[in-house]
Amino acid sequence: MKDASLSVDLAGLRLANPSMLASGILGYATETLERIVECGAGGVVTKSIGLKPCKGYANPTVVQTDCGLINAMGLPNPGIDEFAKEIHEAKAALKVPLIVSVYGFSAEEYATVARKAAAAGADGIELNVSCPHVKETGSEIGQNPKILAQVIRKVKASVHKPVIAKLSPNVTSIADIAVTAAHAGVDALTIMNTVKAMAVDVETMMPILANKSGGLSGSAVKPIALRHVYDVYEQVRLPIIGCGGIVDWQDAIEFLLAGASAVQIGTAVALKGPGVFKAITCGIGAYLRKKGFRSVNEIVGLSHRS
Ligand code: RRO
Repeated sequence: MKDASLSVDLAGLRLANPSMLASGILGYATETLERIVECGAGGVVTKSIGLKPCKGYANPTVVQTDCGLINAMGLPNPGIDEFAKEIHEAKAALKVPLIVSVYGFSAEEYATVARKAAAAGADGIELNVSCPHVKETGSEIGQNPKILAQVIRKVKASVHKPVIAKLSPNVTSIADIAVTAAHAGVDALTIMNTVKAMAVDVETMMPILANKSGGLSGSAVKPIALRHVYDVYEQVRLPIIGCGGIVDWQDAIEFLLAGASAVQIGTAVALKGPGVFKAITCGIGAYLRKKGFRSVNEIVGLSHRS
C-alpha cells in the first residue's frame, strides 16, 4: 500500500508532517532550529518574544519532577528589535513554517510585536496569552474574554499571517475561552500551555523555584491536555494544535483522534533529545498504513464518532 500523506494544513501553513517544536524549548537561535528541522519537525515555534528585552527570573528556573518539568523562566528574551535579525536568518535557513511566539502587556503591544515579527519573516504568529506565572500578561490576558478578544482583533488587523492563540489550562472552561478566541477571528488554537504547579525542598523547607511557583509540562499533563483538545474540538471549528506531554507516536495519535490537526513537542525534546520528531513521525506513518488510512487528516477528531 502507498505511504499515507503526513502533510497537514494549519490555517494556510503547510506542514510536511504534524510534529512541531513547542515554544520555550531551544527556540532562540537559527542553528538549533535548523537542527530540530533536520531531526524531522514539520514546523517550529520560537520562545515567546516581547517588545522590550527581558532577563527573566533568577535561578533556579526549572525543576525536574517524577512526571515532567516545572518551569518559571519569566519570559527571558532579547526583545523583538534584536530578535528580528534571528527571525530573518531563520526564515532564510528553514524549509518549514517558522512561527514566532509573541507576548505583550496590552493589545497594542501584542500587535506591535506581531507586526515586527511578520515583517522580519515569520510565517505565522502564536499569541502567548497563557504564561502561568508572569503578571499582567499571559494567563491574565487569556483568562479575560474581553481583553483576549481585543488582543486577537488588534493583532489580526496588524498582520496578514495566520494567528494562533495558545490557551491556558488554568481557567474554568478552556472551551469557552476558545469560543471567544474564535469569534474574535483567530485562525488556530494551541491547546495548551503549562499547568500551575510547584515543588518544595524538604531540606531547605523552601519552594525550589526562585519564583516559588511555575508551570508543569511533560507526561503528567498529557491526559489534561487531551481532554481540553477533545472539549475544544466539540465547540470550535478551527485547527487545533495539541500540546502537553507528548512523548511518543501513540501520544500524538491520541491527540489527532481527539481533534488536533498537529502536535507540539517541548518537554520530550528537552528530556529525550530532538530524535523524538523522527520517531513520532515514523510511528504516525506506520499507524496510518496499518489502519488503512491515506492521510493524517482522515483521523483528526475520529474519536468523536458516537
Ligand atoms: O517563560 C516562562 O516562564 C514560561 C512561559 Br513564557 C510560558 O508560556 N509557559 C511557561 O510554562 N513558562
